[in-house]
Amino acid sequence: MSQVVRPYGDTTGDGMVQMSFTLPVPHDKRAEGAALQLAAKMGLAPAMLVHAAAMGEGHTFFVVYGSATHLVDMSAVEVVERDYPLLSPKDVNAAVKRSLRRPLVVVGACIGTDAHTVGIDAILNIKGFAGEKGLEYYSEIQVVNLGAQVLVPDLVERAREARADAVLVSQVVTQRDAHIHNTMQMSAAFREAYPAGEVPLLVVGGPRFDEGAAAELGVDRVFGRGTTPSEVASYLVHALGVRHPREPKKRTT
Ligand code: B12
Repeated sequence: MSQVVRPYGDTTGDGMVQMSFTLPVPHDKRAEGAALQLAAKMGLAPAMLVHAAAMGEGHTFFVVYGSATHLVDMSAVEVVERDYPLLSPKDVNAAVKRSLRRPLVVVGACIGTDAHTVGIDAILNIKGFAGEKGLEYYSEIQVVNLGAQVLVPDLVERAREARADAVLVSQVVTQRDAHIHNTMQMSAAFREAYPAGEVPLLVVGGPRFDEGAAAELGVDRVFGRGTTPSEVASYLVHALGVRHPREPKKRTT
């Protein structure tokens, strides 16, 4: 396989891509010219304007289709690969029994003002996601789902009460980087509230996170778009096993 690739539209390597954006100008001929100028500066040449529509007062939405002049070097692509085995629910249950000798406690929530619970429910609720059952289905996982708009101090409190092994936080709204700020606030609060070395495993997820940003966010793992419950369950078992290879996790009061 070639190490250098270009997008595919009508013919191999023609570079065709489609892009949409909004400019803060009223819809007229000059606005359309401005959209094409932006497309050219972004490396689309030639570019065609295929759609333009007024978006309220003084704004125009555009769709542009054109040939990207940029190349992708596959050898320079960096991603976070899954570095743990994908286990069945049966294997996860057996691993929890073996390593913890009690149910693994998971506390989940959407924090801040975020009310998008479908993502965290897809991971936690028994009905699950993409044909897989959620963590509630696992006999050795005890799930406490706190729902939407949970304040960070309340999350810390509930995690302590439940003696959580892992805290799963969802952030879907990314306006003004709310997902980043909320996650950093959450991880800082847990580090402050727990003695060093006893902080529960902190896991954050949502469609627009950079999966490589765990260290920067102060969490143990970041999960992105399309995550399935078994990936999360397998990760929890792997991570808690790594942290506590022989003995059950020490609990805080
Ligand atoms: C449904 C929906 C709503 C519903 C939410 C209902 C509910 N109970 O969740 C309602 C109507 C309430 C809503 C409201 C709003 N919404 Co809305 N909503 C959506 C929509 C259409 C779908 C989201 C969804 O359910 N996806 C399906 C789930 C399964 O996917 P997911 O969340 O990505 O979750 C997966 C992964 O990300 C991951 N994951 C997610 N969380 C976690 C957590 C952990 C721990 C792990 C491991 C994994 C994980 O696993 C999941 C399964 O794979 C999106 C657009 C879209 N198509 O995405 C907009 C969208 C998210 N909403 C948006 C907006 C702006 C709003 C509002 C502000 C609108 C308004 N002006 O009022 C309000 C905000 C309300 C609030 N306070 O949060 C924007 C966000 C833009 C941004 N950049 O932040 C979007 C992107 C729409 C858009 N294009 O503008 N919304």
